[in-house]
Parts: sequence; C-alpha cells; structure tokens
Amino acid sequence: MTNPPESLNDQLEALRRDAEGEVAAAQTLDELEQFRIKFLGKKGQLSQLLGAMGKLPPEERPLIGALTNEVKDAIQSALDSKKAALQAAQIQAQLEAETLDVTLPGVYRPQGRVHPISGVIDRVIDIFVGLGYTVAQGPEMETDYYNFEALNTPADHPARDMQDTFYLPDGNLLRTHTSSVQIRYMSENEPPIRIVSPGRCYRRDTVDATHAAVFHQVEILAIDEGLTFTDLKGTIKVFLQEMFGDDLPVRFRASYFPFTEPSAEVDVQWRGRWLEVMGCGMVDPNVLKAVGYDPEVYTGFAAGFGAERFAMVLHQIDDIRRLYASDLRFLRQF
Ligand code: 2U9
Repeated sequence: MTNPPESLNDQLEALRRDAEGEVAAAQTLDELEQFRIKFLGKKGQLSQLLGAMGKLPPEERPLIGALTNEVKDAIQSALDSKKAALQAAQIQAQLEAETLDVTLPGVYRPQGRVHPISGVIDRVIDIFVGLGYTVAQGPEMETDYYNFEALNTPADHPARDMQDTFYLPDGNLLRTHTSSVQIRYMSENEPPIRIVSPGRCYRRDTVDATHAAVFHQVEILAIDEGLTFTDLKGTIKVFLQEMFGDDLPVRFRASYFPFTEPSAEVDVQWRGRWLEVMGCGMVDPNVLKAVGYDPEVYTGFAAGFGAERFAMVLHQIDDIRRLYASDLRFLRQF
C-alpha cells in the first residue's frame, strides 16, 4: 500500500484541522451554516480539492478518495455536534430569559363595575325581552315632528315650552323622551308591535336632588288588535314585581299625558311608603292616526319611567347628582 501523494494528503489534513477549529469556535447557528458552505458546499474547499483528484494517477485515487470521505465525515460530524450544542444553548438561554419570578408583585388591574343606571336598564331590558319585546333605539337629536307633533302634542302645548326643551339653532331639539323612537319604529313597521326603548333624554330643568338636565328613560309600547287597559295593568304589575319583588303592592292613579288616553300614574309600596315610579296609558288614537294605523282596528298601551328614579329607589340614593359625579367611593358600592 502506497501513501497518497504528500501534497493532496497534507491539504486534506489541513482542511480537516481548519474546519474543526473554526466549527468549534462558531458562536451562532448562522455562523455555523456559513462554515458548512465554506467547507462542504458545492463550491466549498473540499469540492475544490476533489477537483484536483482527476489529475492523480488512477491507482492513487482510491486512497485519496477514502481520505476525502473520512475528512468529509469528520467535518460533518463536527458540524452536527456543534449545531446540537448551539441549539441546546439557545433553548437554555431562552428558558433562562423567560423564567417567571413568582415572588414579583402582580399587575394591578382595577375592576370595573356596572353603573347603577346601566344596571337598571339592563334588568328592564331582560324582563321585557322575556315578555317578547325587542329593543328599539333612535337619535337623541330630534325633529319637532317626532318628539311632539306625532305625539299629539300641538304647538301650543305647555310641554313644548322653551323652559322644558333644549332647542338647537337649526330648529331641531334634544329629545325630551324616547317616545320619538317609538314613532319612528311605528312609521316603519306594521302591528303587532312590542318594543322597549331605553335612552338618554334632555330637559331644561333646574338641577336639584331629583332633577337633572340629562336623564335616562325607558319606554315600552305594545300595539295589536284588541289590547285593553287590563293588558297594560297586567304587564306593568308583572314588570314591577320582577323589578322590586314578588309581593310588591302596585296601584294606578288616573292622570293625563298628551299621548295616552286614558292615562295613569303608577305607585309602588316600598319600605312602607307609596312611591310614584312610572306613567302609562292607552295610546291616544291621534298618535295611531299620525303613523297611519287605523284606531278602529288597533289599540295599544305605553309606559315610561326614568332609570335614575328606579336606581334611586332600589339603592336608597338620596340625590340624583350622585349618579353623575363619577365619584368612585360612591360607584364602588354597587
Ligand atoms: C308612544 C305613545 C305613548 C309613554 C308614556 C309616560 C306615560 C310617562 C314619564 C315617566 C317619568 C316620563 O321619565 S319620565 O319623566 N313618562 O309618564 N310615558 S305614557 O307613552 C307613549 C310612548 C310612545 C308612541
């Protein structure tokens, strides 16, 4: 057995040393990949040495071939084990960087609460949805027609007084009740109708413990063939007892509203005292005519109340202004 020619043999051994040295010193997987290309790539140093093999006498080729394979395997295995080591180090570094310090104080997230007005509105909607009603909403800026005219409230009616209504420079106004939503809904839909409309309303009241310029109303409306005052009373009683408690005494007192006839105010006996909580009545035939319904075919009932008033009664709140003061000491009680 003859030795391979000195020069190629030496060059292969030198290549193995260089490669093993550089691979061992690689710091990153990227660097390692660069070394793989440099030594074992198609145009790498080993390929270039192999190119020279073609010039060797045929009898020397097997030995040089065997040495080439040995060098190639050695470099490959150096690459493989370095790669495994770098990957393990990377995972270890990641694990260390992501270590949770369970002794650190937690991140404080203040817990929100449902505002008492929203709480009332949510409960009212739940009760009426349970009775087959759907929620209807509309604009807070209204025309005279939807807020007054269609609701049997003619131009000389006291409710339209400048004292009571916020008028806008363009002749529109801020709605004084959500009844305007119901007019819009009736104008676009045919009976039977059962809707509940919660929303913000505006009145030019002098602000005091029981009056605010902005308040939240909830109104209900039912229109069908053959609805009577008995249906109204039953609906209101079921609603109030769901809201305030099963055995709640409820009474109806005759009253007046331009948009209902007959009309009534509703009181509940609460903590030993009679409290007025809402108004209601049979929808006035003039209102039905205004939206194109035949009052000889359809009748309906409506009711309205202020969400603030309900919240004040339910939670024993003494001053309506507390509901708008954004005082967390107050709001955290609910
Ligand atoms: C249509 C027809 C009739 C809604 C009604 C009341 C009686 C009522 C007040 C309670 C306290 C307003 O928030 S408050 O100031 N509301 O007393 N509301 S009947 O009647 C309607 C509504 C819509 C089409």
